This record gives sequence, structure tokens and C-alpha cells, in this order.
Amino acid sequence: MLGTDLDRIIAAFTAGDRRAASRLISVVENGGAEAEAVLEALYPALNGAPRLGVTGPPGVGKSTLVDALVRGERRAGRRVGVVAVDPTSPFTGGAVLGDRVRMGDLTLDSGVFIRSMATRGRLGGLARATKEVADVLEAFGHDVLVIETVGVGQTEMDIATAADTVVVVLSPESGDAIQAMKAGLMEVADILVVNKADRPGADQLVRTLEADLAMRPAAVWRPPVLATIASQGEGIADLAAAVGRHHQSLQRSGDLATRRLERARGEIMAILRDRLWQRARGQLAADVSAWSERVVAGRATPYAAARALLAAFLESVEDKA
Ligand SMILES: Nc1nc2c(ncn2[C@@H]2O[C@H](COP(=O)(O)OP(=O)(O)O)[C@@H](O)[C@H]2O)c(=O)[nH]1
Ligand SMILES: [Mg+2]
Repeated sequence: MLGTDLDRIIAAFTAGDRRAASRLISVVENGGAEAEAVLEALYPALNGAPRLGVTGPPGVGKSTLVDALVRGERRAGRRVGVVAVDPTSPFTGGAVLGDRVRMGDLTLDSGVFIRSMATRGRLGGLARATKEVADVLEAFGHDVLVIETVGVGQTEMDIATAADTVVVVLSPESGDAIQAMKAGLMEVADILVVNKADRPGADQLVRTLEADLAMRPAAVWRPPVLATIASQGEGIADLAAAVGRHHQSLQRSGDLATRRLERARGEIMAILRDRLWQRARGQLAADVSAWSERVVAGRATPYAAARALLAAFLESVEDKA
């Protein structure tokens, strides 16, 4: 059930009020019952807009690149929603001010909505919150969504499930390129970008990445390696074209539907896992302590304990059903 307050904000959101959008994003970010109610109200408005993930190590120029891409989308008349997740940014937390500083005049454009994610903890984690904030921006009527994340490792893996197209950005400056490759970033990339192509070593990095990709088995989509100078807007049109080609390829092959089904599946499973675990943990806490003593005393194995606890939990669920 929605409070009348929330109902009013949702009505304003539907009428295109940006402040209402900001408030609903905060509600969704915080999670809990209100967030669920908001998503339920907004889901019918989802339009299936393409989702672009932009990821890579800190400092390679992701934000600069996203900024340039957004300008290109705007010139083409498309409305763009951006979710930026950057725990290393000094602006995170003071998100709104940070966005203004970062995107300058773009924040005056009513066809662009930029939201930095606070990284404070939430049940279900940052990845889910990010995806849900993108849902809100999509329901607000954006034609394209961009999700920018930083980090090496799990974050990038998560973004792969949140986006239709994943752009992995590297730069010849950061020694992170090799580390990113080791961390499996190459596997989630639909498009590879070597930004800061004005710096020494860019050509070499492009060749290294291409050689790496050439060893992969043939596939419907072969990730291209593009060089850009985001700070000068160079290579951005080619990147946008590659993103468009990838989206078309996804549609033609049926992989778009597959990816989205996997995304929904992953979400449902994660929510189920959280809920089941929360319920079981709360209910079994005392019994787990009792069983721990038996395990320490050598009277039961941890497996026997888990078996008995699971049986007791399932029985209690059946009793309630
Ligand atoms: N030389 C050069 N600097 C760039 C380029 N793109 C971005 N930068 C600079 O690199 C720094 C980090 O950029 P930013 O977009 O914040 O990186 P992020 O941490 O990946 O989002 C900034 O000072 C940018 O101005 C580029 O193509 N060439
Ligand atoms: Mg950034």
C-alpha cells in the first residue's frame, strides 16, 4: 500500500516532474517496502529502452566518455538517463552537486537525467539498487540508459547483467589494463575502448587487445576495439555507431530477449535467496547455537546439523502454509 504522499509523488513523476523523479530514485535506493511499492507502480511504464553499461578502472575517462556519448544522443533527439556508480568519486554522497559539477550544462537539459548512486549499503547490494534506479529512469520516459560503474572485478561482472551492451574502457596510462584483463573484464565486454588515445602506448594496447580477441572462437558478435580521445570528442561517433550495431545484432540473434530473461531470472533468484535466508536465519538462530555445541563436542557433524535444521525449517514453513 502506498502512502498518500508517495501516491502524490508518483502522480507528479508520471506528469514529468524531475523533482518527483529524484525523490522516487531516493526511495528506491533506500530499499524496503516503499521501494517495492514504487517499482510496482512504475513497472507498467517500462519501455524496454536500450541499456548501455560503461565500465573500467578508475581514471580511464569513463565519465568523460559518457558525457560525450550523452551529447551525441541529445543531438539525435533522444532522452538519456545516466546512473553513475563510483565509490572512488569525491562527489558520491553529495551526488547532486557532483553531477552539476561534472556534467556542467547538461544538467540544464530536460532531456538528460544524471544520478550518482550513494554507495551506502542496502539489502540486496549495490548492483540491484543500480538496476532499480535505471528502472525508474526508464519509466520516466528516457530512450536510452547509461550505467557507469568503476572498479575491477565483481562490479563489472554485475553490470554485465544489468546492461544490454557492455563497453569496457581502458587507457594506456593505467597499469590497470592487464589487471582488468586478468579479472575477466574482456569476457563481459561487447565493445572495448582504448581511451586517451593521445597518450603513448595506445596503439600497442589496441593491438594487444585485438590479438587477445582474435584467439576467441567465432561468435555472432565479435567485440570491436576502438580508440577514443574522450576529452576531445574523438572517436565518439564511431563508438556510438558500434553500440547501435551491437544492439541490432542482439535483436537479430534473439540474444536481447535472452539477456533480459537472464536479468529478470537473476533478480528473482537474488530476492528469493535474501528472503529465504533472512527468514531461516531469524527463525533458526537459537537452534544453530545448540547444534554448534553438539558439533564442537564431536556429537554431530556440521552436515548433520544443517540437515536437521533445514528439515525443521521446512516443516515450520509447511505448518504455516
Ligand atoms: N589525455 C586525455 N585525458 C583524458 C581523456 N579522457 C578523459 N581524460 C581525463 O582523464 C581524467 C579522468 O577522467 P574521468 O572521465 O573522470 O575518468 P573516470 O574515473 O574513468 O570516470 C580527467 O582529468 C579527464 O579530463 C583523453 O582522451 N585523453
Ligand atoms: Mg567517473
